[in-house]
Amino acid sequence: MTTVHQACYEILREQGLTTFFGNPGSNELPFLKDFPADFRYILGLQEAAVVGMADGFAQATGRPGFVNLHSAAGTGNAMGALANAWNSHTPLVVTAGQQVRSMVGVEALLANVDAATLPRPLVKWSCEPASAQEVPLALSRAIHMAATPAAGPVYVSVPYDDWAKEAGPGVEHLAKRRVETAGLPSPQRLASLKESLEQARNPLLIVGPDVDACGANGLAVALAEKLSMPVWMAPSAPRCSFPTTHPCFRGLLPAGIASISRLLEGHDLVLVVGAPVFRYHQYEPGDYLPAGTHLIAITCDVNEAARAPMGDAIIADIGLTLRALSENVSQTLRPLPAALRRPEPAPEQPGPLTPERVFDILDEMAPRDAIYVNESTSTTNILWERLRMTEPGSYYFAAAGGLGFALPAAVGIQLAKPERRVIGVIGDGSANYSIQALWTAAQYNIPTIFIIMKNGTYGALRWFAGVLQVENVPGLDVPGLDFCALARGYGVDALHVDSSETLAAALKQALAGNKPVLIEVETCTTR
Ligand code: TZD
Ligand code: CA
Repeated sequence: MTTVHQACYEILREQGLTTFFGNPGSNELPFLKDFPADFRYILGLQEAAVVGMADGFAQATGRPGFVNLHSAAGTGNAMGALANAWNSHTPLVVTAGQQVRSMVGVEALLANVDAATLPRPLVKWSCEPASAQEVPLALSRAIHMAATPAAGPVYVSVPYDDWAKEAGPGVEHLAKRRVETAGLPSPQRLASLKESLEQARNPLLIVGPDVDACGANGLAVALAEKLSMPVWMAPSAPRCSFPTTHPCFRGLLPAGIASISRLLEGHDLVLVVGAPVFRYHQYEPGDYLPAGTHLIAITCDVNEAARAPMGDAIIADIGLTLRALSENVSQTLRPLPAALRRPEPAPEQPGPLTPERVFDILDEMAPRDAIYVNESTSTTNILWERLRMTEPGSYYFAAAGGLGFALPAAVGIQLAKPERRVIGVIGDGSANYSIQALWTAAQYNIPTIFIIMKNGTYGALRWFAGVLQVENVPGLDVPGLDFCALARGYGVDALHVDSSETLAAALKQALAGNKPVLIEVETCTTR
């Protein structure tokens, strides 16, 4: 007889989900029993860290990640991380153990009451199968739901007495199924898009995270060069989809309605690819678009397309559409935009390091293909100005703005990309939300470098308090934290630095080694 357990492991194996990120409980033990040798289990000590690591891993591999959580409590701890995964279109198959079927109704300890509702609305699909026989189908469906565009997290709750039951007839069809999408706009629509782009007097390109997610950065470059378009990164960028050293690159768009509109002035056509229109943040009322500007968005996400407050949208495969456009659009006679001037090297100052100085040193010393995972909120603009990022997959940031992403994601991304060095740049506030991922980095020898920007405060909130003109707000400082002690407590080597020389020396040492290192840097607040 084939058990539900055997059938599900066969599905996971054939579909390539052999790395589990989890934190187990009694409900999950029957699922994890006789763990096969061709699978690996990455233990995280708290569910925010578990999902953060899986999110980074799945984004960096471009394949569905697999998560196993403990019932309602484990799922609850993971919800903030699910908000980020939902917004970044991360394909994640999240499973949770349920009490035995016959004890859910009496609400025995660790029953997940109304399990399928719990993770909504932060999942694409959620279910607790109606019978043990339906568990393999639910898992198979979850994998394909998570992976197809727009990708996203899904959730399956499984009562723990299901695993030993006999799988239903026909279960053998599931493991090898392939589900594909084919999403090029029609030839007519492509032709009209090509014509609009060619006839525009001053077109502009805005690229978003899904360009990087499908590795189409080079196609965006080709299209920008054909039309000599200035290129902006969509606001609140969770990834870097265009080489920041390219002459067409203009930088990271601000996240206010009026500021964006001002920057788009004079452009008759704005093409947005792979981003919501737009992920605004601070409220800055104004017109969404300047007069005379037409906007067309190409997105893989029907929600993004439908909810945009302006412009037209085409729901299509980003990579295929960019390829078709970049190959078919004719070369313009307009010259390429002049490259932005690189900022002047930040001057040396007494006292704590300026963030500018930290990024200059990082940019000089890190390998050119380093991967940056940023959660140093008040220094994000400085990072974008000073770090040269040229390779696809070089930058990650929490897509919903939920803190606790970067530290574990940096561990998951490093696990996915052993050939590149991952550097987390993390604020002394942000580092606390899922710091337990340090333990995973140490135990599995995942050589992420964690740079903690220690300015003693929630810098971004101080800036925001200024924007909102609110004074005397409590709870904005975080003194008295010792990240070197925390890191060592979790088994990670740590170095404290307070000058350019000590930072450079620490980075040199960390980069030369092949193990995780945390560098705590004394920094001053920006502006
Ligand atoms: N909690 C969670 C889960 N997500 C959030 N975004 C916040 C709280 C609010 N928040 C921000 O949006 S930025 C920020 C907080 C607390 C300050 C982060 O401080 P930091 O970085 O030390 O990491 P800076 O550079 O000092 O701002
Ligand atoms: Ca801080």
